[in-house]
This record gives sequence, structure tokens and C-alpha cells, in this order.
Amino acid sequence: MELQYGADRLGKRYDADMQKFRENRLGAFIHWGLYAIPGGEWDGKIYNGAAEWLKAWAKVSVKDWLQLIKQWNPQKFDAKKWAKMAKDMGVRYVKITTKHHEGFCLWPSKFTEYTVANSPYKKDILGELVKAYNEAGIDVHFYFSVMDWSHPDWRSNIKTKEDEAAFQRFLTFTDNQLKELATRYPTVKDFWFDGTWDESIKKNGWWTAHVERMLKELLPGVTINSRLRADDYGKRHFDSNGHLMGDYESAYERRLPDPVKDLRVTKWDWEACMTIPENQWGYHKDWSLSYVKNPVEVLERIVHAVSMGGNMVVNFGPQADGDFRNEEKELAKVIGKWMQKNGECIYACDYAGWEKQDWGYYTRKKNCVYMIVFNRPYSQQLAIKVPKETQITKATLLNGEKLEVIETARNEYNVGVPKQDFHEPFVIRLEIKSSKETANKYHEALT
Ligand code: FHN
Repeated sequence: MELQYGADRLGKRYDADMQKFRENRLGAFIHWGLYAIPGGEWDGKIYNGAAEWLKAWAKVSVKDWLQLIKQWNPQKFDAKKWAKMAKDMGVRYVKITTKHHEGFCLWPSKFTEYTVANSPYKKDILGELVKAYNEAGIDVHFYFSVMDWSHPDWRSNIKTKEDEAAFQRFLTFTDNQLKELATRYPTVKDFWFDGTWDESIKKNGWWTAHVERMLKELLPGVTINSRLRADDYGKRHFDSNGHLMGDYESAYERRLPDPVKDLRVTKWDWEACMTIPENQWGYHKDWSLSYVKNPVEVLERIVHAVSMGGNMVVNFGPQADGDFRNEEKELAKVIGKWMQKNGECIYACDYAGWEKQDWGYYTRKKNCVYMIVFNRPYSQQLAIKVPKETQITKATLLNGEKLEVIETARNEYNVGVPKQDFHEPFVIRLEIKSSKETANKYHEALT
């Protein structure tokens, strides 16, 4: 099918910037905006929906909601501390909400009055964060919500001529904000669009293609998520010919591909993002209202994503005072300790192409395949099936300690579990070689 606004490219990008995006593998999300002030509570009532949507749950008018700007004064905010926390956690990039659906900007945008510049805090939070993260060697990605509840010209659908005119003004405003972000903060590595699911955007697929081109001209090498895009027919993420639009798929939110059935995802780049509670992105004062994942559950999702050739971004919702809640600080520490010991099986690793086993996940880097063991078997043997013409030459823990490897059948091995009692998922490094030698000692069953 002929498309004017479909995929710009077929297949993955392999340039250095995309390679860096891919090799980073672990990121953190920061959802920070006015919603952190009420933290899920309005007029004495606690709403258990996502805190950053409180304006909608509590039916607060734009005018009343934006009054919160007068209270935006995060006295404990220290960009360097945030960067240290991210560094210690082992994340290689941070995605920051420059502007969420409410429309409040963490940078002093010239195109709206709803920004940090008009709050008691005044300072350019985004600028401080970009500087601090970059100084810590961490890439910065910008989250940007196209849907903007604060703007009178935003439309979720276009039904009249007046809507059409307003929406075109809105798109110009959005272009201006995006150009402003790209030129004020030229070290940004990625734009991650959100709030793009409405009919108004689907009817203006041309604009999504234009934004991708505009940002790529301003910032050569920048990466852009699939959520931005809609094609000529309003088809999103994948165009009407089934080709991914943008540089990586970003529809995996609080869910992951099935590690057995969904291997097709390895054909394109993708990134998943997850919340620590069930569905809270911005700060909510009461986390007891939903299930909160423990650090091993978070780790398992990180490993699972990498084992399927994807990236994982773990969300944090800082408090209105600029500090993080203790649960988040603690989780970041636990993940960081594990990453420090085991990061070798995450960074720059990819889908291994081996049949998944019940004990955990595989990742791969060149001739090393990593086994990340989440379920220690009572048999004390970790069963492995290798692809044809593959041999395991060595199995070790990451500290170099050798483990027993036994060939048990054609293309099958057992690795003995280590003697020590790990209290967390542990990693085994397999060295492999490709060899056409097929052992003729194995006989197929005559059935
Ligand atoms: O509505 C938002 C939500 O608040 C949050 O920002 C997530 C992050 O992926 N995105 C939207 C829902 O898809």
C-alpha cells in the first residue's frame, strides 16, 4: 500500500546512537509535575487511580489545577543527588517528564505561562537535571505529552471547522515547544512521546511524521518512540503495511512480551516501562492501595526484557519536596547492588535465541550466553538445550568459579548449580562455540 506518512525505514537502525540506546538496556523514568503536590488526594478524598491523572478523577477545573503552581517549591530538590541515585542503581539513561498531560513544564518555556519559571521555585529543573545526569555519564531522554489539558486549543477530536483551526494552532504551539527543548538541551538523546492516542492526532498523521523529521534534523542521531506516530489512515505504532514507525516500539507498558510465544519482537527494537506499584507513575501518598512489586520482581522484569532483546525503564515518582520516597530509594539500592555484580548479563546484551527453560532467562553478548537463574531446581541440575551446531565449552559464575557441565543428550547439557546458597537471582556465564561436529553417539528413537 502506498503511504505518505508510514514507516521512514524498514528494519532496525544500526547507527552508533541507536546502538547506544540499545546497549544501555536499563533506564529510569521520572514522572514529576504538579500532581506530586496533592499526591492522589483532592478535597480530603483519596483517589486510587494514577496520581498524575488526579485532575481527571476528581474533576478539577484547569484553572483550579494550575493554582498548584503557586505551591511548586521543591526545597529538597538536588539534581546531583538524583544523578547519584540513578548512577548507583546502574541505570544508563533517565526519561524525564518535561511536560505531562496537565501541561506544567519543568523548563521555562516561552510558549506558555504554566512553567517552573512562574512558580516560587523559579529555577529550570529540567536544565539542572540534564546537566547532573550528563555529568554522571547518564543519557537523558525527554518524555513529552502531546495531549495538554492546560491549552485551550487542545482537542481530543475534530468535529467542526473551529476545532480544526484550534488544533492547527495547537500543533504549531507543540512544534515550538519541541524546537525549544531540542535547542535548549542539545544533549538530549531521545524524545518519548505520550498522549497521542486521540482521534485528533490520528487524523493528523502528517504532523507526527513531520515532528519525527523535524527533531531528527535538529538533533541528528536522536531516537524517537513509536507512540508518536500515526500513518495516513490513523494507524499507530505500526503502519498500515505492518512496518514499525519511529525507532523502537513503546507499547509495552506495565506488560512484557510472552517469552515463549512472542519472539517476533526480536525483529525490531523495543522498550518497556513499568511502575513499582500496580499503576502509579506520579507520586501517590498511599501505596497500600495496590500491590507493590518487590525488588526481585522488578529485577525479573528487567532481565525478561533484555532476554527478549528489549530495554526496561523503571518508574520513579518523586515527592513534591524534591526527595524520593523511602521505598523507591531502597528499591534503587537493591537493584543497583545486583547490577554492580551482575550487570555484565544486562548491558549490551541481547536475545540469545535459545529455548527458554523454567529456571530463568538467557541473554547473550557475542560468544557468551548468560543464564540468569530465578528458580533454583531441587535436582541441582540446570537443564539447557542448545541450538544445532553449538557447544558449551565452559560454565562459570561471574566471579570466575567453574561449574560442572555435562552433555546429557544431543544438543542438551546440564550445568550443576553452584554450592553456595545465593539469596538472589544468580548468573552463570557460558562460553560457547559453533561446531559442525555432531556427536554420532546419539540415536534418534524409532517410533
Ligand atoms: O497516561 C500516561 C500515564 O500517566 C503515564 O505517563 C504512562 C507512562 O507510560 N503513559 C500514559 C499512559 O499510557
